[in-house]
Amino acid sequence: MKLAQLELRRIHLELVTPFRTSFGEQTAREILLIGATTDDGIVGWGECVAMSEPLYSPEFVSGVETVISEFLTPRLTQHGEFSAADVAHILKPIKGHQMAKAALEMAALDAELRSQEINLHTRFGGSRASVPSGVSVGIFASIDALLTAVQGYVDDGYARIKLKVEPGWDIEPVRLVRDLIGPDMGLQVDANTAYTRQDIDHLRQLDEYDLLLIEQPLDTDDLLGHRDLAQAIETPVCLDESIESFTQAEDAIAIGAAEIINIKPGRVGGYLEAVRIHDLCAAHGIPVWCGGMLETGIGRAANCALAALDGFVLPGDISASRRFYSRDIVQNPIEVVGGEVAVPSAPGLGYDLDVDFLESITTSVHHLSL
Ligand code: OSB
Ligand code: MG
Repeated sequence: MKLAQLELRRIHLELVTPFRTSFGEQTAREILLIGATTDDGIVGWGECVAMSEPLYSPEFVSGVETVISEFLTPRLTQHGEFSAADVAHILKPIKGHQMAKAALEMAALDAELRSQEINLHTRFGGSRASVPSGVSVGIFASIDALLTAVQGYVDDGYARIKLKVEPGWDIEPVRLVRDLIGPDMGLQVDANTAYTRQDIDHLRQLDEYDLLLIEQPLDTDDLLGHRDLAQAIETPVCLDESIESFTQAEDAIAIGAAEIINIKPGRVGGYLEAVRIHDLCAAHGIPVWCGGMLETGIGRAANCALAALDGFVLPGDISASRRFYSRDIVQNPIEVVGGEVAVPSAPGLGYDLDVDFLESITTSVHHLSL
């Protein structure tokens, strides 16, 4: 494949309801999209999962735009012809910037698959035509507001509930949500690094509520802390922020710090690295699930193809488009039916852009020639 042009397009989407996590509250999502046009005129899109501020990980939207235009794109240009599978290798000399790299690889992958008239699900070889859908529920100002929101998601048919937690908003919300949804529905929590090694005894109280897992309780770089916690509590410890590559996944598994892994393609540098981590985890008997970053229909479509692989044994954060957005930038937004989301099957990542709406929410466009 030879790329002729890249388009860096920033969009602004309001959230239907504020989303509060231990690292902050969001009321809107600013997203960088990358359009890649081949010299045959085929266009593929990548969605960068970086957020506006470096609160979840070090990357952020304007930084990503800079690193792509100043450092990553010139490397692709120098290389000339390449396939999507070469992108990670070509960009490897640039340190870090996993989300920026992932978005470029994703755009190249979409363009390549569209030119081959193949869909991502087929390329990955997943056996399932639909995947179970979990929903991520933010921190609320009151327990009543939380329970009302959770009841709404139960009524929507979600296959499992994930509660965002932080010190002061953990044991009690979990107890009451468990009471509300009953003993059989999947329930898990995500702390986004809000606890420390001193909180092990506190977190052991969660063992009573039969959680599927506790996600990223400790700092991103605290692998030994996660290992100690995993040994001290029954609730399985799952890593999100800590896993940015195949090697980090290997290390975390080897020392017992990751009993489960949340795979986010953007966080690990791309969908192809995500598949490799999936294979690694499957070989070690480590369950995985597909995380989410409030993606639009572009990113969610690709996440479905990934989550269709056999090792994804837990429901992913692949909620319906309308969980976060009143209108999506695709014409085939993700919908939850009977707790499941259908894996798209059209060529490329499988979405169909809503060009008019996309234009209306675009805040800037920059073109780069290759
Ligand atoms: O930690 O999984 C997380 C959203 C933004 C940043 C980090 C996380 C999340 C979610 C959202 O939990 C899940 C979703 O996209 O549905
Ligand atoms: Mg998380």
